[in-house]
Amino acid sequence: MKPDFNFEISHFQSSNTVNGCPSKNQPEYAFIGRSNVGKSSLINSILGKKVAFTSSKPGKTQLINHFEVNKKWWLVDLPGYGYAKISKQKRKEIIDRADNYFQKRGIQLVAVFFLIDIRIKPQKIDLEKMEWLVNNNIYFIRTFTKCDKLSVDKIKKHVESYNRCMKQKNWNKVPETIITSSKNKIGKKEIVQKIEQLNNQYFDFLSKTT
Ligand SMILES: Nc1nc2c(ncn2[C@@H]2O[C@H](COP(=O)(O)OP(=O)(O)OP(=O)(O)O)[C@@H](O)[C@H]2O)c(=O)[nH]1
Ligand SMILES: [Mg+2]
Repeated sequence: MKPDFNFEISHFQSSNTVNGCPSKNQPEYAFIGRSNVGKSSLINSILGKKVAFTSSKPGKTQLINHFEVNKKWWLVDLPGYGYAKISKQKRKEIIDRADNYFQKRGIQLVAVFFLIDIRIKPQKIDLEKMEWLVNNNIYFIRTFTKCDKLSVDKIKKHVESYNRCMKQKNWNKVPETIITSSKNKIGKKEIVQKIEQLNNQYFDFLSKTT
């Protein structure tokens, strides 16, 4: 079925802590990855509106930002990790904020889009974070970004070599993957379809348990 791209932002909320996040029990989808990987840009590309702040300088997003879509579900823009040009204490505060969000948010956090810049070879910090998500039972989709920067052939080769690296590191199954570019809207349809499918499962589950 063709996805519906008609999105209205019905509410926006910026939170300092996980306890301050919206409490409507609606499904949400978080975007994480290293600073500057393109989280905020991908959210804007999916929604077809400039709602999340983007910057060519890493470290732009520092809080937990919730965008309510069509009064029904949410996209969550989080601070990136691996950003070096802030004090150690500030960096720890930001990382703790995001980690706390993942560990305490509960079932309404339906899925995570884990962003990786397609041009960069596998980084220890990314591999460790993906492992951390698995160990915390958080479902994620590996999402390569900035794919407009490479040819189709190079994208294919990069993904294959990333997969080989993960297998060498004892991943017995490579994660579900989406190739994206915010610049030319590659992958937008796949992401929206995935969200629609997961929304249906979430509301189906809720209707059976409440
Ligand atoms: N060519 C290209 N550039 C992109 C794409 N997505 C993001 N960018 C650029 O990458 C830079 C960072 O984008 P952001 O969306 O702010 O990145 P972020 O992950 O939200 O960064 P932080 O909030 O600092 O963690 C900006 O200069 C964007 O224009 C893309 O798909 N293609
Ligand atoms: Mg951002």
